[in-house]
Amino acid sequence: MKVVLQLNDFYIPTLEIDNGKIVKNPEIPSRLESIKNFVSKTFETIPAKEYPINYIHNIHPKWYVEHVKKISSSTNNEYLPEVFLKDRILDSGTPVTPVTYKAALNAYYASITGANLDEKYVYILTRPPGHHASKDFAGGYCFFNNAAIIAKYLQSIYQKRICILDIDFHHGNGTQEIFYYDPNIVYISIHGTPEKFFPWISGFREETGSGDGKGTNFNFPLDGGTNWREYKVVFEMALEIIEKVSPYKLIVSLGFDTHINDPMGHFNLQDEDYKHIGVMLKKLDIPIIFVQEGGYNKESNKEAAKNLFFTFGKE
Ligand code: OKP
Ligand code: ZN
Repeated sequence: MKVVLQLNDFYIPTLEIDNGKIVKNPEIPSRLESIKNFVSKTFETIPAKEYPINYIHNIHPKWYVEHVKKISSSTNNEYLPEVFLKDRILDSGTPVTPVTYKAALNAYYASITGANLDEKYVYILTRPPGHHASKDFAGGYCFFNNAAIIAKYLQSIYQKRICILDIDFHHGNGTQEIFYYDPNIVYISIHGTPEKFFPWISGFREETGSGDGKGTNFNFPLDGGTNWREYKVVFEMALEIIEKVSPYKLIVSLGFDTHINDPMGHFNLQDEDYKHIGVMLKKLDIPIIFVQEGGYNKESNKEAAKNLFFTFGKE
């Protein structure tokens, strides 16, 4: 496995409004530092390479990319959305700082760098995350949808089916929306039920895709407190779907906020459970690109990553 590393250490949002209260924004570089230390010791790491901007536009229209750039460059500290529909930001957890655009662009570079590696298993360790960003809306700390950009990039080059498995605690509403009508990019997500958890508006079981994409979107909402025994049943169902689709590549939207000690997620997965997740994914024998999404506890992030990637050590 090779690791593309781009943590954008200069990008440190500070604010979030949670239930009417200003709280600390947890999407900060230090959350992933322990993973960085671990992967640097264990795998070959590669810096992100710059690419032309055009592959972003397969997902996000030009005006939206320019819009993110413009909010970034016109704030001198931290901008909280005023009118969500006008600012094209879903929620108050997504402030924009003067370097938001630069960081999101670097995450895009990391994504294409990873997509271009000739390696069976690739891990893109980057931030800000992407799965809550839809084609023309930011949200949930996400501006550009890294996983979607990779999926579309590969699909347009190879003309083959791609699967995205989203195992962040939160439903990837952005990724789902982007590919809802697309039969060639299959989205599967296991997450905390939107009846109780962010992003509230999507991630329900009934959302199965539309038009040509009918039957290519799979949601597995689970209750808070889900442990490995319960999670495993659903994880196996997700793997069965992937086997049936038999994609050219699997993209894993990887959040470690499913860990019992994560402050944002509400599942009860433990360190060793991630070892099973890794082994089961490897057993698919399909090339995988892991791309980092959430995970907000340094200690559990490190343990989860160590366990999950244990089995990818020799390749
Ligand atoms: C991003 B990722 C709770 C505030 C929720 C947004 C959470 C975004 C999670 N009231 N803030 O999927 O880990
Ligand atoms: Zn999450």
